[in-house]
Amino acid sequence: MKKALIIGAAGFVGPYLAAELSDGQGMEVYATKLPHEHLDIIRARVHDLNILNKEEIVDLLSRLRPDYIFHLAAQSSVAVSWRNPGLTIDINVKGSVNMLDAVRELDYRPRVLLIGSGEEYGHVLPEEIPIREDNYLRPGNIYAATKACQNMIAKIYTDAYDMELIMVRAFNHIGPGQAPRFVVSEFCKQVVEIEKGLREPVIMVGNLKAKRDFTDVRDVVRAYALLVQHGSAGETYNVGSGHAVEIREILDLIISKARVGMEVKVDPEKLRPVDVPIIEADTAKLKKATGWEQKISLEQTIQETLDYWRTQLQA
Ligand code: A2R
Repeated sequence: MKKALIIGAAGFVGPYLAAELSDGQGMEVYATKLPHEHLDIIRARVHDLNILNKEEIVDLLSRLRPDYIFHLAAQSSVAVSWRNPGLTIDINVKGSVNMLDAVRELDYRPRVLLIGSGEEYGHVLPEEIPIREDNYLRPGNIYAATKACQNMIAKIYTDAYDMELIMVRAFNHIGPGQAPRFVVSEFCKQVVEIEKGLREPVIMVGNLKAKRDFTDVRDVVRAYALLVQHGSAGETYNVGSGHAVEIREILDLIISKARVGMEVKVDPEKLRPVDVPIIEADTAKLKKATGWEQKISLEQTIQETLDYWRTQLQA
């Protein structure tokens, strides 16, 4: 049985990935969290790990000897990256290098998947849509720059040290359990608050014209599981649906599923000055390498995210 280690599993993606690796792929799953975090996944054995401490990583890897490593640990908030660029660089660049150096010290070569972001492409031009992996990178925030840096360093390590590193650029992923700082989860939470009488029947929104590429997190983690096994070392793969949808359309879908009526109001605070009008992934490379196809519709994800908030919020 293959052993998989998920580093940084206490976030949104980690528990879904653990479920896919154990139930979907039949692997033995290990996961790490920060000491202060809570992580209860029945399908994985959980260890404490801070990636800022390389010796901790060396120690864990030499004890577990995983076949596959998924590097999810990150400071993943764009807003925090503006407020605290130093910390973001420490975790997303220095932490990743600690992990890569720890892998280098092993006497065998595990396959490692490093998770980056569609944000790395930044200010894409209309003629560059859908975005291919070899597109020019114009990161527009500190988080995006650190992920682009992680990607470049991983490519250099692959070539210089003959490592089995595979890189991903994940586009917007959504689903039940996502923090409400992300648009779909936030809209669903607001709708349920209105349903339960916790707020006035007014949903506050930002730029509804932007088009983004949304994929259910369960489809995303299936792509990760396939890529770690079938991706080529040193290559980067977009993970997304390949279809951009206007935020307005998402909002309409969510409101159509609401149990009460509501008014839509634009909150100027939510309008970002540098919004890129359309972001859409070209997923041909992912599909060719793995045969991956999207299975979960936008409608299903939205329904389940609404139902998630209905269980979380008390009237
Ligand atoms: O920042 P926290 O306290 O939420 O902890 C995050 C954790 N993390 C670390 N783990 C080990 N050592 C560190 N020094 C360290 N700093 C932060 O990594 C969190 O539990 C986990 C990342 O989870 P999320 O932020 O929820 O990201 P998500 O949505 O699971 O995405 C996974 C990957 C990330 O690399 C994203 O940047 C990318 O996919 O889109």
